[in-house]
Amino acid sequence: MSLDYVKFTPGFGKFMPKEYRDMVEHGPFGKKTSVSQVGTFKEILEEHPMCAGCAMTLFIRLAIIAFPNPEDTITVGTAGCGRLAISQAAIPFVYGNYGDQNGVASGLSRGLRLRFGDKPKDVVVMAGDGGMADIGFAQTLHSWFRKEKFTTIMLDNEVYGNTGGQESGMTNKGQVLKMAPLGKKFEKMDMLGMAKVAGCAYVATVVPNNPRRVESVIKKAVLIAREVGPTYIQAYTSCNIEYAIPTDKVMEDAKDVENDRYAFSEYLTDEAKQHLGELYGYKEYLPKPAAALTKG
Ligand SMILES: Cc1ncc(C[n+]2csc(CCOP(=O)(O)OP(=O)(O)O)c2C)c(N)n1
Ligand code: SF4
Repeated sequence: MSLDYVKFTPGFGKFMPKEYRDMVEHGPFGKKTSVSQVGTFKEILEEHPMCAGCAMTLFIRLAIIAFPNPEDTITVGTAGCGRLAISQAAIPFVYGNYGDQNGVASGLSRGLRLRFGDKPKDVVVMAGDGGMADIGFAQTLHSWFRKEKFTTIMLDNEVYGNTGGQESGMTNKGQVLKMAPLGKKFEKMDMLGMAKVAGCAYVATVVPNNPRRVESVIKKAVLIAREVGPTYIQAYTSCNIEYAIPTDKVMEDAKDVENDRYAFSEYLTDEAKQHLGELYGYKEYLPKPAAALTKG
């Protein structure tokens, strides 16, 4: 998993499958690719077995395009719909038991730092709201309290999609689902608030119908996690099956939900801002030059 790995052993190129050659020759490894260039390079994630029109799949696709160093990134996931797509990507994917993902990522991220020292190896967790806020809740929070340096992305479809529609802690109060016929009795969990309290250096909410914004939050989250501390992105990734959203209305729903209760938000600690400004050239986070003195 590095640029040394994503190339052919001399003389073997012509024997490799076409897909593999295409990935080596036209993939994003070692280049700076962007969501605005989709269609001009071979994507790391091209095939998946998820439902047609699933917004989670679109989000995962955009997120993977946005990884700053895909050739040096490992994704970690768990049971749930998202892993069906993430595991098809041409970068390593580690699959933990249901809810274990932030524990697995902690060990992995520490191990990679010991093994590779200063060479960045980015670890990104992507898991559903059930796997993260319910079953994996303790491991998620403790990884943040321990200040583990990796990115956690919640694929928040506000339901257990993969198992047919149970409520999760992230389902909204009153929501009726196939396996919550009386409606949910308590509020959606405030994972954003908990992420801040637990010490995440970057916390953002995003919906997938704005690809550039998705790209921007993923890049910042990964770069901050590299050296500063844990980062958390909560993405609204609707389940069109369990919420009966017609396929042609999936993006409209994302926009409505964004306007209603999933507005874009971004929180950075001062250390994270300084880090992005000084190390990665984000001018907006550099201290503003003192205003020129004007003569009275
Ligand atoms: C220990 C364990 N318990 C239960 C399951 C069954 N299971 C698989 S996916 C899933 C729900 C996934 O819901 P969520 O994490 O919200 O992800 P989504 O499928 O909605 O993306 C459950 C309960 C399991 N695989 N392992
Ligand atoms: S069940 Fe829902 S979240 Fe899962 S793949 Fe289908 S639409 Fe997507």
